[in-house]
Amino acid sequence: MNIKRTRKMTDRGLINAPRMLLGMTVLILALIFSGASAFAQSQEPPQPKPSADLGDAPDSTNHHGMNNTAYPGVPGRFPTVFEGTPAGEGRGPIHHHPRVVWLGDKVSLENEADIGPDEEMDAGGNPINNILAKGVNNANNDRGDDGWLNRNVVLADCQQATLKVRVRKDPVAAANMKQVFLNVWIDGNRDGDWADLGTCPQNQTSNEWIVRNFAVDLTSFSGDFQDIEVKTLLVSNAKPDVPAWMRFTLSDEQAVLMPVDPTKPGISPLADGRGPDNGFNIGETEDYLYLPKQVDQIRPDFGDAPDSTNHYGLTNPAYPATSTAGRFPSVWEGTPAGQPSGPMHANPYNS
Ligand SMILES: [Ca+2]
Ligand SMILES: [Ca+2]
Ligand SMILES: [Ca+2]
Ligand SMILES: [Ca+2]
Repeated sequence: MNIKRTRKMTDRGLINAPRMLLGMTVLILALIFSGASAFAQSQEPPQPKPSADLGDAPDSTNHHGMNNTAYPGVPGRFPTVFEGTPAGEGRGPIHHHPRVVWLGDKVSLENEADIGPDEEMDAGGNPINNILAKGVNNANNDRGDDGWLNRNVVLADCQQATLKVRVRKDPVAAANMKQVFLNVWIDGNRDGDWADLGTCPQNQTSNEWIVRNFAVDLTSFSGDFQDIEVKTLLVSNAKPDVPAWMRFTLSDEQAVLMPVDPTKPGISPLADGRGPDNGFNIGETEDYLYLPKQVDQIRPDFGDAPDSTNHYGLTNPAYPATSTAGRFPSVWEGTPAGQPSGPMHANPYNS
């Protein structure tokens, strides 16, 4: 899909001759009495400062009319751009006041995902939009995406997983807030959206919407932030050997559901990462291109200090200049009775 969103233009309409004459007279008088300030006032008003937050997953229904690639050969159709959404499509989530409650430590401000002012600048001082920066096919440009803490977690197809997420609040601005909601999605079938279900053995269903309206109790925080653990539903991850786009949305309202598909009766409505028509009040949306470590590439990790209780029966010198035999416990398996085993870390990449 490749839909260009229209920017709002002022339609000045037809101007008749008497109105034109009157207008010219007013302009001349204004020049006489106001001098150069009349020119200054006629210029475009300055753009508003960035104050909201949006996601940065690829969205091919954008203001540039460009395909925004999710994976090689697959256009992204994630709801990321907020304004001018075509009929039937979901609006991207915008968070109007993100610095009340947000994800991680940082949140960067912008007013739209693909155009307009953005807090983040390139080396030349120009705004870097979250997606399609400088009108080029790119995404994942938001540098405030830091709330997902265990990005090496294995998300196996048809399995549950535990996600670790940091939620932070401004103690003054959020003083009267009780709870917010966390929702998480993964594009398990790599088709460029978060709208699908998968099938698992024993007639079970796997999900792209893997965390659903998890309530975060802001009153339980011991400080300004809390690291929380959230268990997912059965994850859809049909192609675990290639990257997948994920979205984490923290918001004051629950997830926005897609319209019911009349061709699929009996399926309860799902959320696909879209936001409300008027946007969320607070919170943040963080999008990630999940790069899973392959389980078969994860090798146990051992210590390597000298250990003379080894499989070869050799003295393993601790210090070359002396004859002191090392007795550090490094060898894990087959250690003589009474001698300590070395440490073995079966899953060194798991935090
Ligand atoms: Ca953040
Ligand atoms: Ca941002
Ligand atoms: Ca991102
Ligand atoms: Ca999908």
